Amino acid sequence: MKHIDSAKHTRGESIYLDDIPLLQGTLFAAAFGSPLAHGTIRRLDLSDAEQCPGVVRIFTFKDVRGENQIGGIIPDEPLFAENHVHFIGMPLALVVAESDAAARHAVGKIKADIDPWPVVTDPRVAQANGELIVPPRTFRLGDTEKAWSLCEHIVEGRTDTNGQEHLYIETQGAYAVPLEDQTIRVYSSTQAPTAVQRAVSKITGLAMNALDIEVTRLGGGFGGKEDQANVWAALVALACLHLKKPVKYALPRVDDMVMTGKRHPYSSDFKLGLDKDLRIVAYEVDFYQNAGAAADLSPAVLERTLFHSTNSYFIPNVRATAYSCRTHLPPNTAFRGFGGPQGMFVIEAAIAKAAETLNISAALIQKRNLQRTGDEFPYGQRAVSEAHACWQKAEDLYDADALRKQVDSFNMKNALFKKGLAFMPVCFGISFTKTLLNQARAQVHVYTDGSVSVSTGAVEMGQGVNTKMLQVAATTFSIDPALVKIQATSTWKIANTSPTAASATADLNGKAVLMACTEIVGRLKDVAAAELNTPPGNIELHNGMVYVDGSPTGMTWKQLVMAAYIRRVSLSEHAHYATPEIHFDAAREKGHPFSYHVYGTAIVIVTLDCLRGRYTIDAVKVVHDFGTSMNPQIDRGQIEGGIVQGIGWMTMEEVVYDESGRLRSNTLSTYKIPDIYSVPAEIAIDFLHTDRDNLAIFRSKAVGEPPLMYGIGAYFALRNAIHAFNAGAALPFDAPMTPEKALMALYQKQVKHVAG
Ligand code: MTE
Ligand code: LUZ
Ligand code: MOS
Repeated sequence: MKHIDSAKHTRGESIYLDDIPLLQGTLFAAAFGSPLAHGTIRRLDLSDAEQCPGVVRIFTFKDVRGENQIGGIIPDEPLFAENHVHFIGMPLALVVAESDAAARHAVGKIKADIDPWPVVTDPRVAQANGELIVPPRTFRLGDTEKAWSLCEHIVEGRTDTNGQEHLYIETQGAYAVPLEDQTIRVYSSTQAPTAVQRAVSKITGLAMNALDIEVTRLGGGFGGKEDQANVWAALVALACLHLKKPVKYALPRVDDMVMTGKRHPYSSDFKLGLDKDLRIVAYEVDFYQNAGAAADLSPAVLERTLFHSTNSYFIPNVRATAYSCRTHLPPNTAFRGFGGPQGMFVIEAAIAKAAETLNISAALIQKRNLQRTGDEFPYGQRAVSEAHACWQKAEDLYDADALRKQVDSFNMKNALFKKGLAFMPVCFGISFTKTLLNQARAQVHVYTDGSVSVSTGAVEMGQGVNTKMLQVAATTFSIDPALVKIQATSTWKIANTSPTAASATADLNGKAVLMACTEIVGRLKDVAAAELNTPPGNIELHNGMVYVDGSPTGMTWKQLVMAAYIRRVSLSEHAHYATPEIHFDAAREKGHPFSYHVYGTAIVIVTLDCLRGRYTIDAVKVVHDFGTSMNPQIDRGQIEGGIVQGIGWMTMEEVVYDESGRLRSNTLSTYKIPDIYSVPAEIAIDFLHTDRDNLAIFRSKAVGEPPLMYGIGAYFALRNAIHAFNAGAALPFDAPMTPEKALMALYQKQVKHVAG
């Protein structure tokens, strides 16, 4: 089945926030953000701005009706700055005017007099100053101290991975509409309608039941709208409450880039020990996460870094410590992989360093240490591992030996172009690491014409979750998918939703849809049994028809539904699903936090132009563990998109803040993202088909985030290509590997040409 939005997208008919027809009297908002990254506000001068044509009113913290607080995990983030500012772009005031242009013009007339304080942008400096968002956390397995003496080879080093701009095509925004009796509907471009509802409730002082947060779809979220859609929704809702008029705010791209947080940059120190057989005996790592100025989701991201610190490997002795460091950047936030990629980069760097030191292929170390079923993760869970299956299949299917030979012979023959190859195994845990979030609800109505309406807490953001929900309903009822409509997500229809995140949306909401539909099917079978004078056990619904003992009866789905209605049998159901078996004890840092893990292996091949430092990614060849894919076409799209986004993070996307905390890469001319020309010439995706009872919907496996981490292989393949040209290059583990960095590395002083 195709993605149900694909035709609408292609024709430009899909409705995004900015496509909602405006109500008469709609006003437009624009925020004035702090011009300084750290300081005390002396004076905020709104007088010129208030005189600007079209300005209706300017709001500040004084206008907050409830509490001036939007922090989700920790209440450390005011919506409007009161006395202090902590990052450039932190909202100080909101102008509401008769047009978008008038609001933006007036913002330019606001003057803020701010006493500057020292600005910290480096997480290591923040940690040294004791500026931590939460106390550090440590995961332990075995005893690393004792283990070092068992090691034949020990390597140590430092890594740095930069941030990443989400660059969803649809920028952040919200549109608040006043309804009667002090209730408000907010159309929000959010992954988390309930989080928006809570934030709006806090700021406006209205109860949650007065707030309908509605989402039809997003033009991408990628984690950037898991927590950070709250600000814009709270701003317009507050203005709407005061003015009793509809208020809209859709951010211009530059404002979105400046005012919102990104993927967390990390700086890390590692120490890795191997025995003489290249078995990893011990691993120690310290992660310094650049959280930005407020907690946002950083503590949860930090946790996932620890959970994925050993990637696909079994390491018997591990000590992993993580610090969430407060700096004066916009609060960094969720981004596809949610701290996992940052953790995995470090273990891959440690293995690469060991391989470079021993002058062997990293793949030898990687393969020897892949985790097996029954192996223990540092957090206590035992693996049901497909790590070997994926790796072995990738080696066989893509003929890894031949690929290596091709790379070597190319490098022998060419002096000014070099190829590099790297393997990238991935193991990603599925479930929100916060156990309580692993719940979902669905509401299913069957109408008397046989059509079906499904509502869940899932938000469609391009990943195809609505198509999968539709498949679940159509399959369970065994009816034509054209009869099923997935409704816009709304907090008045489905309450207390978890964010559409953690790749688990189809699993959680799909299970709830399955439960609701199964319940209705049970009732319908009873009705059919009564109508047809046979025990319910003999009834089957198949392809829109009623069967008895395997034979068609002539009774259609629509007739059955009508019969149920006439017999006054409920044709609606609201179901609740909570993932079983998962638990985690944060005091011991042990438990079973994940419902299951997703595995895969990628082989990445690059060609580096050694005169210019430019490169192309020739091929990414993947064996990916899909379970039993519910929708191979959508899942393939998720893998391709994830790979390209991961390659972007690792090779070209460079978020640059200067020492004053100002974003220098604030437009698409200064922030380079992958485009169609940077997509690998070949992306091969093989479906490792597993059929275990894995708690996911219809024995599929979650697919949204894991493929991003295949992109890490591009970094290490480029490293290998550089070393093929300049074997002595001392390369820091410092991503992204931009063409500039590659060029500098190619011509480092101690150049030792490998003759072509
Ligand atoms: N795919 C598209 N097209 N757009 C997106 O915003 N977000 C990713 C991934 N794939 C995203 C996407 C992220 S960060 C997550 S967590 C998952 O989709 C969320 O959806 P799922 O839980 O349904 O996989
Ligand atoms: N969001 C979250 C996530 O709140 N918890 C998670 O564990 C998570 N994992 C991945 C992406 N978003
Ligand atoms: Mo995805 S980072 O869980 O939104």
